[in-house]
Amino acid sequence: MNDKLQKIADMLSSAKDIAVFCHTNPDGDTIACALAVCRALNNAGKTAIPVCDSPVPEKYAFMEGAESFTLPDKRAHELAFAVDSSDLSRLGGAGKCFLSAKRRAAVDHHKSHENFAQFDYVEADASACAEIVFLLLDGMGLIDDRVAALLFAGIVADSGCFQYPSTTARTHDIARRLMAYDIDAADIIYRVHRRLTPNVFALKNRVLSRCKFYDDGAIAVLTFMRSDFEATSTSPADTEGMIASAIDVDGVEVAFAVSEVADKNFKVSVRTKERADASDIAYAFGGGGHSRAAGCRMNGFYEDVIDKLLKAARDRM
Ligand SMILES: [Mn+2]
Repeated sequence: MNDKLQKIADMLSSAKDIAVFCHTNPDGDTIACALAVCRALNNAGKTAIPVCDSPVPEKYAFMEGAESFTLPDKRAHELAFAVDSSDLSRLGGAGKCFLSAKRRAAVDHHKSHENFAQFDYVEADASACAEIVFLLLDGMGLIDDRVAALLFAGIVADSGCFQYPSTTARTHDIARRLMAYDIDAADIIYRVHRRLTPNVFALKNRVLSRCKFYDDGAIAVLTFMRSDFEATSTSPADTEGMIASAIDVDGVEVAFAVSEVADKNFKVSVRTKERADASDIAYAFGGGGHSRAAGCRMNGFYEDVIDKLLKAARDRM
């Protein structure tokens, strides 16, 4: 553990009442990090609670302790610790609670991290925040089988199961060390990346069959209208991962997944191969992300949104 991370370890060691904060609309990485830290600190005899302003998606309910998440309260905690959150707004409604704590720390792996805690530790080249939390808890000697299973889930979630370019030799090395504990790695991978409910399967089937290709197949557009969610009893949160089926097609350089979340309001996911930068496209519409995966929100008529996205993609290829 380096000196900066040791400082975080010291802050955790000297506190007895700790609240661990996830970002709003939590993903597998932030949930796993918060639960791993809480379990490790509980094992060390401390009070540590995971806090999130939104519910844990059903797909992550398998993670040990997922039922223990609490909404932000009015109590000023001794130490507030944010995981996987690039700025205060990412904590959503939990931001106030975070700021009210006597001491505040954060660990994160977003390039865009704004130092919003008193002490921030960022490794932008970590594939998952769970990699950093592993170094922290391993250095503190607090990893047990259950903590290991959580951290493995976090890494598997954010690295796309070791497929994204963010995956490094260290990612694999940490995964190897976690697999030395008594964890069911194959089951964790299945639950994070493959498992589907029949409803989500129906949504995927419906939407993939309508995928539109433009520019000789260089651009693919998946569209999820509210009628699709209604017909399959699903929601925009269930579209996660489906865009991979479009960007993986030979010849496709840019893929969009456009989800109607409200009247004239769309959530857009962008994936690219080598010829275009996804964050560059998303940034043009006020969004952001990484070079191969990014997202933004857009308002307007569906046809206009598609026209703007196609133009943005063409301009950058
Ligand atoms: Mn993350």
